[in-house]
Amino acid sequence: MGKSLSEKVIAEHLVEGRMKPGEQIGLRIDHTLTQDATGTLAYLEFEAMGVPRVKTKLSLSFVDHNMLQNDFRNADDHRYLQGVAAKYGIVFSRPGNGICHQLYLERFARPAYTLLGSDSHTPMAGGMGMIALGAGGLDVAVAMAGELFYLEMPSIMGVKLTGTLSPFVSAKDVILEVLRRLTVRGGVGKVLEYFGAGVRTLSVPERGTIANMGTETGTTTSVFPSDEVTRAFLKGQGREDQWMELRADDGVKYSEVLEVNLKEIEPLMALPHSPDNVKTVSEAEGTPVDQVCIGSCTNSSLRDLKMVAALLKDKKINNNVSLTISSGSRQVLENLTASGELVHLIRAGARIIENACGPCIGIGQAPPTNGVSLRTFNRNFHGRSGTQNAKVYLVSPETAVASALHGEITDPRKLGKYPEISLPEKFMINDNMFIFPTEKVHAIEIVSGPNIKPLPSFKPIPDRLRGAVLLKLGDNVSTDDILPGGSEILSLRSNIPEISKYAFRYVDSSFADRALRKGGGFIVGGENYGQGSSREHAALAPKYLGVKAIIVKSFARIHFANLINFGIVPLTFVDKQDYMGIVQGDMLELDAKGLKKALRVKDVTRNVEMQVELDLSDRDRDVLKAGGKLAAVKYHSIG
Ligand code: MIC
Ligand code: SF4
Repeated sequence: MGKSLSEKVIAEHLVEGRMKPGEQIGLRIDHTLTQDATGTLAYLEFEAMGVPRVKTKLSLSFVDHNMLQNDFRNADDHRYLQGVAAKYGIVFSRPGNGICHQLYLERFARPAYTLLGSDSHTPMAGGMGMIALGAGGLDVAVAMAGELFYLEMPSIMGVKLTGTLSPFVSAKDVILEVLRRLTVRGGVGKVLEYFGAGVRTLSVPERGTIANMGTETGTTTSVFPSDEVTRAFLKGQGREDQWMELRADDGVKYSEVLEVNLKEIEPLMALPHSPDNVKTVSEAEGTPVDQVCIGSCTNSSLRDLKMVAALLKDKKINNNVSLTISSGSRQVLENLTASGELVHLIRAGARIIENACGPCIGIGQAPPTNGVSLRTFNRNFHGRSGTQNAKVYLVSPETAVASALHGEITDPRKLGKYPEISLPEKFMINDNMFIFPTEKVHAIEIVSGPNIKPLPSFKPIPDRLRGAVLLKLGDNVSTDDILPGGSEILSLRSNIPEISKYAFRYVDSSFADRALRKGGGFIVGGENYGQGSSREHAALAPKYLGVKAIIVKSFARIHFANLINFGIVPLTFVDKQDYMGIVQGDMLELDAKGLKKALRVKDVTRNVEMQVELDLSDRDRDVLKAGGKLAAVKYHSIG
């Protein structure tokens, strides 16, 4: 039987375990990436390990999230990150260079390599035929120290692309169609491996868009073959020597196959407040629009902004719409400037903002009260835009432009002539904003500002956990619900005591006080708890407030790993009906002795017992017993 592309790359990097879906495997990691919002913690953790220099082939540190410098805090973080990079042999991408995933795809991604990144959209590099995985910062720090990355072997789901996209339909619509079918949970435990004749009709940036937003299905990662299209892109980036062909064997048997005929897809959008709430654009046509934001790691490539420029050429946006455009990288901006296309954006009325995540993570550009905002981004979780009652729709760049011009949700097929877009054979390349490390490291002093606080340390898990249910939640709780973004909160990413005060801020503003007052306790939730971001703060903040265990119907992968890494016991109901019986405020008692797979929780208030499961590998069980990975890693002295 033939092998899938994913299995080939995984097999090449497999050091421990068997490639049997559901079993834990240990992979060698070639490249790592971090971004500033998760990076400061990751590097504090890395420093705590006492390793003199990173042991990967390449490690990169990007600054793209916390770009507002309202006071000293973010600037201090940037300076700290730059010092760490120089000292430990990490490539540093300076603030203003662009978004980590876009930059990585342009300048560093290479077929058949593995990448581990402290950002959930790291899988974007799967557009280049890599196994690229998102993880918490501590797991990335451990990989930088040369250790393996452990994960559950996913099953490999084939996504067969046939046909060709129609005019005004683009990669964003493809991934929205996949989300429509799979939902935000349908990819859990799987790799989405794209194959079929439709693949070669998509450029590398388009593949990147699809792999990027695959994250929203809960998938472990997404991957595309490396073919002649990949080769041409690498050649354009002056990196043809890094190309190799990579595809699944003929006769491969995927665990399941999703067939998507590109020809049949029409312009789609995700309605508020979930990326899988997908409808056709024509269904929502006519809704007045206040804001349109084009950018984010999903849709800010040169392909996308060339399309936007062509569609905006000689036009003017509607007077009631604020249009922001942020390119994914300095390279994109430079190419657009040199070709003269940037002028079309400016003349049409776009507000050109910095090459960064920006509005995607609530750093500026919050919509007005009850506003409708169309965004080419990947997440529209409640409140993420910074305006709690705003309605955010996720759309393609084509739909974004059509709606910005008309002032209401508009099917882009109404725009008339479809412009032919092609990528340059040779991109203008400028690596000036990367600082490459040198060998001389001893003289480097790392400067930490007053907002960069030491990591709290946690004790081993006691045999008996007792406490109240501090919060009972429903399905698909996102890490944005647990620990929101936005400029006020993001600037506290290096300060756990302070950021903890914001845990569940917009779900229940009294949570942090209550948790502290009650000496901690339990959280109860539904399916897919912790979907979304890789931020460790969503585990660290509850831990800091005394949360001992979280009992849910199911967890999202990265958050589950983060809970173990920071010593919160992640439990699932054996009988999902038991969820119904628990009421917020109930007193629970867990006999946690040995942290065995089968455990019992007693609801003391109601005098009922429930079976719960702690489904962990032996390695993770030891980590949890020690009170988290940092404690466990220290025992095993890496170096
Ligand atoms: C996101 O898109 O939610 C983020 C901000 O990029 C996060 C990382 C973070 O919270 O710093 C992610 O996706 O992992
Ligand atoms: Fe940045 Fe948004 Fe991409 Fe996250 S999803 S990396 S915040 S652009």
